[in-house]
Amino acid sequence: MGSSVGKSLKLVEKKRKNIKESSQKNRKDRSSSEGGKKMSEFEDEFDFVDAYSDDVKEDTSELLPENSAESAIQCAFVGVGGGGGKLAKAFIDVGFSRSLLVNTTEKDQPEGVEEENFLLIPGADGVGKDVSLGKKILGENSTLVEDAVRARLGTPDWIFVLAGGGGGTGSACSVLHGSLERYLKSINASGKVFYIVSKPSSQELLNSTINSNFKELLSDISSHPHIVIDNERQLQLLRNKVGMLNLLPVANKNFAKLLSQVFKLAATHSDVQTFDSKDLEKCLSTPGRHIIGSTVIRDTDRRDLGSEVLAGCIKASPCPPPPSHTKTGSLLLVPNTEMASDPKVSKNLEAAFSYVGGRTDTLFSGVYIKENVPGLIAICMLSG
Ligand SMILES: Nc1nc2c(ncn2[C@@H]2O[C@H](COP(=O)(O)OP(=O)(O)OP(=O)(O)O)[C@@H](O)[C@H]2O)c(=O)[nH]1
Ligand SMILES: [Mg+2]
Repeated sequence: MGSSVGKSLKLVEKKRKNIKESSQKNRKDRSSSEGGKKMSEFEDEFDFVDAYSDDVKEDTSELLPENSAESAIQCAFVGVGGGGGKLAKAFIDVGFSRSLLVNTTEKDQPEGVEEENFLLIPGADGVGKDVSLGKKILGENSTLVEDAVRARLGTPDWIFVLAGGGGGTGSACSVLHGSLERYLKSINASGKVFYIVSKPSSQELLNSTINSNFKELLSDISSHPHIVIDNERQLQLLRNKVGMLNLLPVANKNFAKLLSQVFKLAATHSDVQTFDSKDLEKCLSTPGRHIIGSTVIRDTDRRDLGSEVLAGCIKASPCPPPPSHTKTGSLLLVPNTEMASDPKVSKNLEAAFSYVGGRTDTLFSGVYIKENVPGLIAICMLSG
């Protein structure tokens, strides 16, 4: 018994010693880590700072290469349906790599476009000109489109939706409007969703389904800014210049070059008069239909230069003619130094601005001097 009491006492003693040692150690640790504790308190108190830091880890694995085309606005293109895809390919070819081709079938996709630019909508193998089916399928998959736009197209200010009017898929493109607009809002974009749609040829319009699909598309997009490309006009303008097979590809390419030239000039400095990105955005924001056309005038001495600039742009435009008066207008003139320094020509150029200005509420204008031009180049955009 005595030995067991002794053992117990020894144990108690040992415990006491351990406690003492450990508390001494704790005190020592505490004093030596005073700075450390302060640090950890600091970390707790200010751990929010990293949460707001710039380097948010975003998944950019699917992001398409940046557009190589020079442009005053950050833009992306979404081609819907077969014709919309072909138009989108023309924009990829001029350097707008941030383009997505959306279709309900793989079959009418243009050749020479990377897989990463395609988005196949499941649920139908084409919609066979049935616009209600097109709207149903695109509508059911609008989140899929929105996700693809977010992952692949980055943060554009403007989204241009391209579609062949008359088809079942392309004519349904407006059902994506809510998703695309929501996406632009979510990234604080300064621009809008802008539609570029083709009007079927006269021959095609004889088909009542194509005709009513096109009318439905026009009414769906009428309040949004949009351009109508008249395929009949394009065919007539190009008929004697290119073979049947190349008509639409050449037309698509010309249109992509025309629009991208406006985006490029708006990014270019001019010593005479600059049409800047704000002017371009104001003009593009105008609700309703926009007409774009260009012309080259070789005889810059002609007295009726003003009216000739406008008439030439309208005549050679792929768009149906404009109304007699529009909300905004943009006139970009590209003369060479010789023309720009000739007082008589300069007076004619001013006359051109007042002539076009007289047909719009607000005129935006730019003069860009380039040496190797075949004559005075004019690009005109009439909006609203
Ligand atoms: N400007 C232009 N118009 C085109 C082109 N390809 C087709 N179109 C026009 O677009 C119309 C609709 O055709 P698609 O775009 O192939 O039809 P879709 O949108 O794929 O619809 P579905 O095939 O019915 O699902 C045609 O009738 C043509 O008038 C093109 O390359 N350029
Ligand atoms: Mg199709």
